[in-house]
Amino acid sequence: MKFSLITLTICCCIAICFAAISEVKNGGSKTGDPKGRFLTLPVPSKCSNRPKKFNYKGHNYFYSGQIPELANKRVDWLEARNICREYCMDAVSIETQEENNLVYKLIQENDVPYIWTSGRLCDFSGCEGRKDLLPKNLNGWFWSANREKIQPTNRIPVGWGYNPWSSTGHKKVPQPDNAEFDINQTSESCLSVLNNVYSDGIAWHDVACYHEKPFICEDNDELLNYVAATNPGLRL
Ligand SMILES: [Ca+2]
Repeated sequence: MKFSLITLTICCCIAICFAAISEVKNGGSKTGDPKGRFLTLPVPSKCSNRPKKFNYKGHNYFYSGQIPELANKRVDWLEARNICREYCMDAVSIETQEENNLVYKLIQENDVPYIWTSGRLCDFSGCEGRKDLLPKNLNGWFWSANREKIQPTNRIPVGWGYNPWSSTGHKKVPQPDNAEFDINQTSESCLSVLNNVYSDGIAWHDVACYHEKPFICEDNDELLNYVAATNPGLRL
């Protein structure tokens, strides 16, 4: 009896241990990244000297094309987030029409063809069984920088005067249309703002995450608070 209890305890410990290891290993897949990359930690000196091209509601922003060391960078979605995160920022999250208009203005003024945002479809490990995210193309989108849900894609968001999702795209249907899946079985799981690529003005599109694009970074409160707490006296 005593022996089997000890055996059971050991077995449980091993099982918990393996679960913990696999959770760490799966960290990459929790970002939805097929290459299993992780999110990058902030670099305090970069946070302190981060580019501040404009400010909205206490957050600083910059477009990668405005920064000499990033001016020619075209990167996939996770890499865009990770570059921003080194600066205590993340790829931009666009919760309000006012913020969207600022992003559009920046795209227009700098003649930017497209940018990555932090918008992501919840279609990876951990998203299964979430009835509130269905149907996925309408309710499955969120801002990964702050984990805030994006309002249903098929109607004008509450508080907005227009729907930021394009009414057209590769398949000539409203976005998100997951068009690339029909071509090469790659899901369009990331949110890009495109500048008139489909003669549709500046508008939101679902795009496959591997495409390489410039990006807009926005201050991230979590990362700024973390770096402030662990680096007393650092100017942020
Ligand atoms: Ca699309």
